[in-house]
Amino acid sequence: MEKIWRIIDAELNRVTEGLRVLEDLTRFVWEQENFTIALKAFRGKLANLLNMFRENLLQNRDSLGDCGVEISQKLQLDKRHQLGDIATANWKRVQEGLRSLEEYLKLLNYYEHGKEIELLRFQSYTLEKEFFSQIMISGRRLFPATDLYCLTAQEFSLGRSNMEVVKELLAAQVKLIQYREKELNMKSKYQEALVLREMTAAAGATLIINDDLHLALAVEADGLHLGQNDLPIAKARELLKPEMFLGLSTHSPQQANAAVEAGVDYIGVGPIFRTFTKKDVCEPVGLEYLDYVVGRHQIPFVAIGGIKENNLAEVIKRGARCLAMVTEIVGAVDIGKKIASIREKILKIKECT
Ligand code: 3NM
Repeated sequence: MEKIWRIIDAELNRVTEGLRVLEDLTRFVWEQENFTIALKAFRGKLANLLNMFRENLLQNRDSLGDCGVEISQKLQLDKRHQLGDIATANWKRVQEGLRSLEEYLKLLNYYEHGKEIELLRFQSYTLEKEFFSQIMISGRRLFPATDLYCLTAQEFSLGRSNMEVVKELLAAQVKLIQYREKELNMKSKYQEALVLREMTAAAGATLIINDDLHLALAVEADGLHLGQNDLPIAKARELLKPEMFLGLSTHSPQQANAAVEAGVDYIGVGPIFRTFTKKDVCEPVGLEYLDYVVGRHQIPFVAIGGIKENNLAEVIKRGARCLAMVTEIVGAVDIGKKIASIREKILKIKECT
């Protein structure tokens, strides 16, 4: 029976550590006080319940003799790209650990303790559900606060591939990139997006996929950007992973209001100026619509459409913090130089306003 106490010891540690990882996420990253308190209380309940066994557990601990350590060190299943993956994995860890505790405590004739653990496991399912839906609703997944949102478009990239362009964007410290490719079939897009996922993840940049929810999920992108005639926001939200960003192109005050109401993470505001890059886009909405969004909404937004180095001043002066550009950047002979020059202009304008 000593061996069984080893299980209890290991599983108690597993559950407690999983709870701690979740607590750190809610406390330091998502800053959700209510969940931080709830997770701490949950840990406390578990510790109280098993406190009487503490001595017994320590006596039977044999971490060095645990064959699982070597197996775990060799596996790479614990490689994770996103915070949400960490959350999902640790909720699983907590629940699996609780199940194991429950079974073995019952076997050890601590039936009542086993039943209490069972109760905790059921509570953890509810807490997990609330955890993800709260974090979704409260929009605490911080949409990157950055100056440039660069979109790919092979057609305008002077013969360079999307991968080559993104390599230059990342070298120039662009942290927010949308994969937008209208000319390729699904298989080619998947292959490209997969490479871009690796590249952006390694550079700590956010990757958003345009239009295609399946593609966004398939390559584990950070988010999806939709247009007004794409999948409805509620449906997209339901199908995306909870931690994924959802953005929507808007072209009028009504669309901006509806997007905020629907709970997207950010909106595109445009086209500010005339653009020939997007085929089915409406007439320019001008700076007035930008003024409306700046004055009315707190939601993160990116100004888009016909924005160039030589006309960005007005857009920045009116309060845009993030500029989305396609041709001005992917069509530049020297992308790094172009970005440096744009950034210099943005900084100068900000200093003067
Ligand atoms: N969306 P460029 S305008 C992809 O208004 C896109 O929603 C727009 O390309 C919108 O920077 C646009 O080359 C194209 O003008 C922007």
